[in-house]
Amino acid sequence: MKSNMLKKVVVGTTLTMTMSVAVASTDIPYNVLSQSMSSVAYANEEISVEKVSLDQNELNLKAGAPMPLTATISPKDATVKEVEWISSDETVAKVEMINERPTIIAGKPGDATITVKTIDGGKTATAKVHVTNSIDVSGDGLLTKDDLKIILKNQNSHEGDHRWGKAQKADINDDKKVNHSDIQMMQDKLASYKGEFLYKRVVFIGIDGAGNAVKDPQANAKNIQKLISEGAGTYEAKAMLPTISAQNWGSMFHGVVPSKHQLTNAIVGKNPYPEKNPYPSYMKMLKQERPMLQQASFTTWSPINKGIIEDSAGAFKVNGRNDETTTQKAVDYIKTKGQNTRNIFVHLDEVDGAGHSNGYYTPKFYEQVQKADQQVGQIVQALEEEGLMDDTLIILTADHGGTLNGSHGGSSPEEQTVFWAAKGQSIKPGTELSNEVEVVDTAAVIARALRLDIPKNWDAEIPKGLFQDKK
Ligand SMILES: [Ca+2]
Ligand SMILES: [Ca+2]
Ligand SMILES: [Zn+2]
Repeated sequence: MKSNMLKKVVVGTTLTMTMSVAVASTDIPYNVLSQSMSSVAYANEEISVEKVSLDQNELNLKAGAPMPLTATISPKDATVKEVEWISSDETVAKVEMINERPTIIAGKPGDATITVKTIDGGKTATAKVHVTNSIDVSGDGLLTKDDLKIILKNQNSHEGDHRWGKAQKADINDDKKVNHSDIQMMQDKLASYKGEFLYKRVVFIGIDGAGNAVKDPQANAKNIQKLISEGAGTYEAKAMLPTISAQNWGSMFHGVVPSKHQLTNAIVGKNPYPEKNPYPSYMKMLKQERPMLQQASFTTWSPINKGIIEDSAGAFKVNGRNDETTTQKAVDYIKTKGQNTRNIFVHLDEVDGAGHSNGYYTPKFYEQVQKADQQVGQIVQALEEEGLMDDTLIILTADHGGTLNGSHGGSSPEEQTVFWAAKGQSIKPGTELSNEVEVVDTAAVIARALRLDIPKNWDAEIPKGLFQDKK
C-alpha cells in the first residue's frame, strides 16, 4: 500500500540558488528581479531533494503492533516533499496513515523491508522489520494461564505441518515450532507473578496542580477520601523537580526522572516523544509487547497525548479541552469499552488553572478541587455500574501543587508535596504509605499490576507495603 506522507510545499519567499543562476544568465539586476518576481517564476525554480532518511532502520515488532516512522527529507526546504512507502511483503509489514503519521502495522511473523521513496529524485531509505508472535497468545491484552493453555494445546507442531496455520501463533520464541521451550517461556513469565492478584485494567486519574489539597476539609473531597480509606494513600508524596507538568507527567509515564526523559512543556506541546529512546512509556511497552491490548487516554491538557504518550502505544486518545468533557468522554468510554480495556488514563487540568488564577490553596482553588473530586466520583460510578471495580486498580495523584501567589516550578513544600493513592483487590484498606513515594513510582505500580516487566533503567519503584499479595 502506498501513502503520501507530506503535502507539497511551494517555496515562495526566498531567492534560491537556482534563482541566482537565472539572475546571472538573464543579466537582470538582483534588486529589480526580487521586487518584480512573479509566482510563476518561483514555481519554475525548484529545490531538488538530495536525501531522505528514517528515524528507525531496524525494528523488531510483535504481530499487530503499530510503529510510526518519521522520514526526513533534505534539504529541509526541498520543493516536492511527497514520498511513497513500499513494503517488500505487506503480509509481514505495511504502512498506513495513523494520526496523520506513516505507521508500520506488523502483520504475520517474518521479515520485510519498508522503503520510503521521494517522488522528486527517487531517493530512498529503508527499515528492516522482523515480526514475531506476542506472548499474549490469547490476544486479550493480559498474561494469564489462558496464554499457557493455548501453547499447550498447540505443542508438537512445526512450520509446514498440517496444524501450523493455527498453531504458529503459539510459537512465542520464534523458532518455527511449538514445543517445551515455548511452554517454559510462558511458565517462567507467569511464575514471576505467582500469588499476585490479576488486575484486568488500571484506571489512572491525574489531577493537575492539586498538590495534597484533597486532605484539607475545605476541599470536601469525599470521593477521593473514600478511595483512600478503602485503599492506600499518602498526602506526603513528592513531585519531581522542577515541579512542572511535562516533567512530572513525563516521569509518571516513562518511569524515569526528568533529566532522563528530558520532557518540558515546550517540547511536549510540539513534538511526539522519539520512538528511538531508552525510556519508552509503560503504555508503549504494553502495546508493543501485546499488540491486541486496548488502552485509552483522555486529557484536558492535550500535550500529554501529543508529546508524552507515543503513537506506538496505539492508545485511543481524546482531548477533552475542559474537565467536564474529558470526564464525560472517559465515562462514555468506560461504559462501552471499559470491560476489555486494560489501561485508561484521565487527566483533569482545571485545578491547576484555578491555582494560577487565584493562588493555590485559596478558597477558589479548593472549590475547583471539589469539582475534580466529583468528576473522580463520576468515573468511579461508571466503573461500579459496569461491574468493573473488583478487577480494576485505580490510581490517583497530582503532578505538583503551587504557591499562594499562583505559581509552581520550585521546590517549596506547597509546590512539591502531592497526594498519591491507589485502590484495588490486592491493597489492604487503610494502608498508609510512607513519604518516600514519588510520582515517578506510578509507572512501576501500573506495570506490575498489568504484569509488564519493570525495566532495569527505571527510577520508578513500587511503594513499600502497597500490595499485599501472597508469595
Ligand atoms: Ca492473554
Ligand atoms: Ca517455539
Ligand atoms: Zn500549572
